[in-house]
Amino acid sequence: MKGFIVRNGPTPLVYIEDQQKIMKAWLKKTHRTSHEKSVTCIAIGDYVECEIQEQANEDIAVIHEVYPPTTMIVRESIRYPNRNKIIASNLDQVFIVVAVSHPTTPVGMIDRITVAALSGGLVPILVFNKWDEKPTDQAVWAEMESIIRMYQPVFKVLTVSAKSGYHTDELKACMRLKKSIFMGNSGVGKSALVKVLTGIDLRLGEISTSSGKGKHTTRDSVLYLVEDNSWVADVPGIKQLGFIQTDDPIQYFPELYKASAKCKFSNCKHDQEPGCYVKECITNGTIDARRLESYQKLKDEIEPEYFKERSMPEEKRPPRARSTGRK
Ligand SMILES: Nc1nc2c(ncn2[C@@H]2O[C@H](COP(=O)(O)OP(=O)(O)OP(=O)(O)O)[C@@H](O)[C@H]2O)c(=O)[nH]1
Ligand SMILES: [Mg+2]
Ligand SMILES: [Zn+2]
Repeated sequence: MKGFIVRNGPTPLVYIEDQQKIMKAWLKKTHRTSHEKSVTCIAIGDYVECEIQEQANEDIAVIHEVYPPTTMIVRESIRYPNRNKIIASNLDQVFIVVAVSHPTTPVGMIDRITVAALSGGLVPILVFNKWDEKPTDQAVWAEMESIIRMYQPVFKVLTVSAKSGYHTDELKACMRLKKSIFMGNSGVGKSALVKVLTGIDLRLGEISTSSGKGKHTTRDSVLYLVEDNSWVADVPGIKQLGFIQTDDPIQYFPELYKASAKCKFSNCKHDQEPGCYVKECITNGTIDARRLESYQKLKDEIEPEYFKERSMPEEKRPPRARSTGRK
């Protein structure tokens, strides 16, 4: 019987589609032939083939096959830096949650998640939460507004408040008939949004006042049913995605990619070259300089590592120095 994983952790749960029922799952044989560079056996969203085993008090789904995913959101494995960990499979879109008050999210981190989403086949959508708590300090608010304006022409952007319910209907409408995931810093309100959308009360973490950062409260990755055929995943807050493997990441910066086609030289690095259309767009204000900076940082990080790695057998690859994606 076919189903998909809705909870990952010590006791995985699987949603059996034919029966529209959630069951406890056992992993019988779960090698991922499709993704040998991953340390993940199973991730939320994975489609699996299972057999229902009748037990004394409840039925158990015994998984004997994991289907290759169509989309994937991955991060670097913390224990094995040359390998990936799949955060979720087969989802349609990533809601990148940012708090307009605190904790703050560096622009570089937002960009890294958009790149991870697009390179994995998912659509990134930005969600600015805690709209009820807009900063009163003018300079702080002006900075936040400029970040929101920078993304509006590039991605879909929503401004919401889990606390007051502001624009949460729009958020729900965006999820219709899709599988989505909330990603972002710890404490930005991912679980609070799940509560508003599903009515499921998860323990929400308080933000520790000393650091201004949220405590790591969500531990398991879970897909929740929002309404018929709409699911949303709540996962632990991410501190870093680690190294992102991709060819030239410019393809995942849609506005830079489009502009770069008009640069005078096809190998333009959008640095000092004459006739650089990307630079021209920055000068005339149609592209934000911070996005080019983000791209260049990511490219510098990827290129030497990625190509060095590819030319070496895996067992000889040295562990990589960790990068945080934060500056
Ligand atoms: N004022 C205000 N507070 C909010 C809002 N959304 C969430 N919070 C608060 O922010 C804190 C963190 O919320 P969580 O939902 O636990 O954050 P999270 O993103 O799930 O955090 P992790 O599970 O650690 O990744 C809680 O104290 C929430 O009550 C909002 O829209 N407005
Ligand atoms: Mg949470
Ligand atoms: Zn250029």
